[in-house]
This record gives sequence, C-alpha cells and structure tokens, in this order.
Amino acid sequence: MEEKKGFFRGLLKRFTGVEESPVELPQEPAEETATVPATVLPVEELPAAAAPVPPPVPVAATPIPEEEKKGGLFAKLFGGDVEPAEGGEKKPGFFERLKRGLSKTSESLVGRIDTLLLGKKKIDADTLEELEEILITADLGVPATVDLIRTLEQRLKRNELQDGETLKRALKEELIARLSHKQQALVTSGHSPFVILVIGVNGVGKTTTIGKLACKFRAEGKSVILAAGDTFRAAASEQLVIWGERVGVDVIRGKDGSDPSAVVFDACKAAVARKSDILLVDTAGRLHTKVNLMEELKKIRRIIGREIPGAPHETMLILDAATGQNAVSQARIFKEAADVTGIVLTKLDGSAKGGVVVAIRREFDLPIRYIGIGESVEDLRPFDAQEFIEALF
Ligand SMILES: Nc1nc2c(ncn2[C@@H]2O[C@H](COP(=O)(O)OP(=O)(O)OP(=O)(O)O)[C@@H](O)[C@H]2O)c(=O)[nH]1
Ligand SMILES: [Mg+2]
Repeated sequence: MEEKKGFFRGLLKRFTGVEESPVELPQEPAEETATVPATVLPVEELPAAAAPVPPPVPVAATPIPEEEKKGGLFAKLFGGDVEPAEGGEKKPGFFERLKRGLSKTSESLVGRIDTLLLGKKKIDADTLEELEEILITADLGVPATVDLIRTLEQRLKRNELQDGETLKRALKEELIARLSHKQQALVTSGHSPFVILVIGVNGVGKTTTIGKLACKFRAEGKSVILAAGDTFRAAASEQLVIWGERVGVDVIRGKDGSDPSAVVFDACKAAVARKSDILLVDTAGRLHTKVNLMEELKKIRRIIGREIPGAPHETMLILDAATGQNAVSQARIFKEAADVTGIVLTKLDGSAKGGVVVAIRREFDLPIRYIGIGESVEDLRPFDAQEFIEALF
C-alpha cells in the first residue's frame, strides 16, 4: 500500500509540478526474469462463446472531489485552458511549452544550420552538401533528406536562394509542406464507442499516452473506458488503474497473466452497454517473442472487431522519438502486422532526434496524431506541422 501511495505521489508531482520524493514508474522486468507465463500462446482463434477466464474486473472510477474540481488538481489535470485554476500559477503558453519541449532537437538541427549559414553571403552546392549532412545526422533519414536537398538545388538554380535567410525560409517551407501532406487530426465523433487500440514496443509511452488521452477526452465531456490489455507485465494494469482514478474513468482489468483478449472482450461489452464515447485499449509492449506480440495484437483486433463491428477505429502506434531511426524500423514492423492508422511520437522533449518525425512522415502514409513533449497531461499535443516547424526554428 505504501508503495502504491509513493507511486501515486510520483504521478501527482508530474501533474501538478508539486515537489515530492521522486518515484519512478515500475520498470519492466528483464525478459529472462519475467515470471508471468505467456498464457495466451500459442495463439488460436477463441471459440465464439469463450468465457473470459479469469473474469476481468471492472475497477470503478473514484469520484473527483469537489475541491479538486475547483481549480485544484482537476483543473491542472485538464489543462489550464480548459478549466484554469483561479489565482494559480500562470502556465507558459502552449507555443512556449512546445518550443521548450523541442529545444534539444532545435539545438541539434537548427543550431547547426545557423552555424553553417552564419555570415554566408552566397549559397552554393557546397552549402547544400553540408546541409545534407546536418539533416541526415539530425535523424531526418536518407530518403527525406535527399528529396529535400534536390528540391533546394532546384530552387538554387532558379536563383531563389540568395543567402542564408532565404535558404532557411525555403527549408522551413519545404518541411512544412512535407509534414502537412495528408496529415489528419484524430476525429472520434463518427463512432460510438470509438475504439482506440494502442500499440508499440515496451517503454515507448503507451500507458502514459492513454492516461493523457483519457484526460483530454474527459475534458471534452466524453465518457471514456480504459481496457488494461497489458496483462503480461506485473503492475501494468495497476499503472492504468491509477490513471483511471485520477482522470475519473473506469478501467477494465484482468489478473496478471490472464488472457488480454478476455479483458478486451469485457471492455468492449462494457463500453457498448454503458454507451461510452471512447474505449482506449492498452496492450503489452513485449511478449516472449516479436511473433507472439504480433499474434496477440491480431487476436485482440479480432475480438474487438467481433464485439464492435468496424472497430478498432484507430490503431495508434506509439513511437519514442529518442530511439531515432529505430522508431522508423518499429513503424515498419507494426504497420505490416497490425494495420496501424495513426502515430503518436512521444518523448520529443528528452531527445535531439525529433527530426525523425520527417523520416516517419516520408516513409509511411500515416498521420501523426499527437506528439509527447513531457510527462504531464498537457504535454500531449495534436501534431500541427506548421506549429511544429515554427517552434523548432
Ligand atoms: N519525457 C517524456 N516522458 C514520457 C513521455 N511519454 C511517456 N513518458 C515516460 O515514459 C515512461 C514509459 O511510459 P509508459 O507509458 O509506461 O510506457 P509503455 O509503452 O506503456 O511501457 P510498457 O507498458 O512497458 O510497454 C514513463 O516514465 C513515462 O512517464 C513524453 O512525451 N515525454
Ligand atoms: Mg504500459
């Protein structure tokens, strides 16, 4: 219990910025020490009327105390713009926050570009070659960089790049054009319940993103249910339950090691019965093998689709920006196996590899739904190409 309280304080601190003893989120056990058997494997079709064993337990949300609603934790949780805390400390503007979050990427990308262009009277092929190297090392990836440099070369030939300033402006324009191409925000209004299946490898921020999203949806007045589909890792559902309690939404969970499909089955039933607007499904980031993981995700999808025709309406892949090109490889694997429909790029704040967003947009025909620029709820932001590039530069 004490341990849980400590964990709680850690989360509270993240929300409120109140200094408390630092508490880490539970770490995933090393693969070889994982004690929970992969009971879901080998993966087979569930019999049509399979009874969930053991039965998942719905965890009721704790009502939010009135004092929390009035400008206290609730207001902080739901963001100053939604329900501002009276007399509370003024938060930095959203754009400032984004700029701050992107500062490491900005240093590694724009900082180096500025040094390259410092006092340049004339732009030539050599300048573009040096720029090419900067873009590649800033994780934009080779295909996107080659494409950008080609376009800039054409603009140079047309005499559009007279100096450092015009080159930088041209680069910004080209980046915005590429990042906004086919970019779409997540719209949940078309279905009820709108089911979001959240996937990704371990530690990328799936559960945290679900907590932040649940918060956003609640702030919009939507009813939300969370499904603790990660039954593989001890404490994974506990982490989700804590989010559920803080945000004021119900969590459907099973026992550790139980079949995640059974949890998801129950969560779908609950979401339909309660006419919930949103069902967010958490999943394990790691099983004993990659094949197991993909097979389990397929099975979860089948259960969701059988209970709620047309669902999941969004299969959201979470990628950790700090992993750079590795995030691109992960996207490749998941896209192939799991019908991904949207991407969330987390931890841009702790990373100089934010340029990877360009590589991801270039390689996959998938919209970036949100970006994570910190650990508190307001640090999950809808991705806006223009705003992103302006904040970066
Ligand atoms: N700085 C920062 N940290 C983040 C962000 N998103 C998530 N995190 C942190 O990343 C860590 C892992 O997040 P989780 O949500 O537990 O990741 P997960 O994908 O659910 O991990 P598994 O359940 O082990 O698969 C936590 O400490 C989060 O607070 C972000 O945008 N910025
Ligand atoms: Mg998790």
